Amino acid sequence: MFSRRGFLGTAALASASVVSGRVQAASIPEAPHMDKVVMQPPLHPISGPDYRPVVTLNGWSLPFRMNGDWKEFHLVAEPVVREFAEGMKVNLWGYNGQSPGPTIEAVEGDKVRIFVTNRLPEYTTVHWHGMIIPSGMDGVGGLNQPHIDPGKTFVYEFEMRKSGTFMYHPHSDEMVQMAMGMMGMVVVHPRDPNFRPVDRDFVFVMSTYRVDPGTYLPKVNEMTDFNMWTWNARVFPGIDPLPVRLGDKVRVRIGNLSMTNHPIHLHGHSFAVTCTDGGWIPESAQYPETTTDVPVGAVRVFDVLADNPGDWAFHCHKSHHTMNAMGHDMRNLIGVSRKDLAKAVGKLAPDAMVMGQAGMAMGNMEMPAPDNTLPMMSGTGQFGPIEMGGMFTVMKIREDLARDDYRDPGPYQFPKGTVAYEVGAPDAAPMRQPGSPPHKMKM
Ligand SMILES: [Cu+2]
Repeated sequence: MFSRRGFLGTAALASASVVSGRVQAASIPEAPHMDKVVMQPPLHPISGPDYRPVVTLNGWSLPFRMNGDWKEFHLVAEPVVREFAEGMKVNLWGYNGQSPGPTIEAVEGDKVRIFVTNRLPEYTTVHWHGMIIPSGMDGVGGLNQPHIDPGKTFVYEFEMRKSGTFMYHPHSDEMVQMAMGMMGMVVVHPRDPNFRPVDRDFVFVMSTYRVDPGTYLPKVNEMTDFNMWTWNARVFPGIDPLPVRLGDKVRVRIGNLSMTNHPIHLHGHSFAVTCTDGGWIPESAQYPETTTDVPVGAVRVFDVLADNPGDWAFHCHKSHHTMNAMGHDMRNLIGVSRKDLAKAVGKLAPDAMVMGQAGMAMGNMEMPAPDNTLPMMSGTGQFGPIEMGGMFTVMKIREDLARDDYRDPGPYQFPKGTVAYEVGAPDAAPMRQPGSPPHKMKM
């Protein structure tokens, strides 16, 4: 056992001294580690006040221990390997074995002590985005505290003054560390379990990366031209579905730590945004939506009654954000004569393949891909290719799910006669090409 002063250093001790009711930290709690990329079952609290826990898409919640009346967590900042989807692994920085880091769950009024150990090759800090805490705990390196040097452990102590959904990320070499995937979510449950309760509660954070095909590291100085659009550092078809029981009240908490906004759209339902990182929205100010824009550096939480069974697409509505790495700089060749173009291209590049003149549906096309990248569009459903990537997954609403069952229930069994179908009709005339207008224009 060592003294608090010994491992904190005097500067951090001074900045922490405003926290009242602080007790001596007897020892640093163990740092749990996760290496699985599928959603872990909800972590029901075994001590402290009770709450209905969240589940994190392709992630987990960080276990804690009680020390007196303090809830203690241990985050370890470290290099990790993250699989974006099968076939592509990326070297990122994260926490406790994963990027993003584990979700931290607590209850309004809890006193928390979060140990942060730095196993990165450079210094770091942790900022608690949206949380109302003392200035010396806010985690802006240089402004609120000294940076945490490699090998060192700092401790953050504060009271969870309000419930809601927040984020954590470094405020230390921020451009690099956030581009490398250092982020996670914080969920503070209301002290009153009857305040807006739900049956299922999902959380994830959005981040974007530029990882060129065949490489394993994000380009950290990229500002606009990203090619991997992720939810919890996963892309379709690697993002977990959201299994939901018919009739459940469902909450989805979405953080955005990428560098652009994402209009998030759910099919088959309307929902209301009920909470932001600023707090709960009064019921009188809520309105129905099917898409909600999640701005940069913000959280949007929506509540939805899952009263329409089926497989419902859930995705960012920017169509380039539902694509993966390849093919972003392809020219639009719709309507261009393939024969003439192939002749011209053939002179320059004998092996080239001219594509795109009838759209870019790639579902039935197989092209060899370079190592460690993902096709622009992929995924297969029960009726054929889904042709999506990036920020896309499926909310699967079923009648027969058990309360805490978050396993993928498989494809929806459509009731007979409820699927769009082909009818007998004369073959349509071939599509006209531009250059042969349907009518002579009268001037
Ligand atoms: Cu988007």
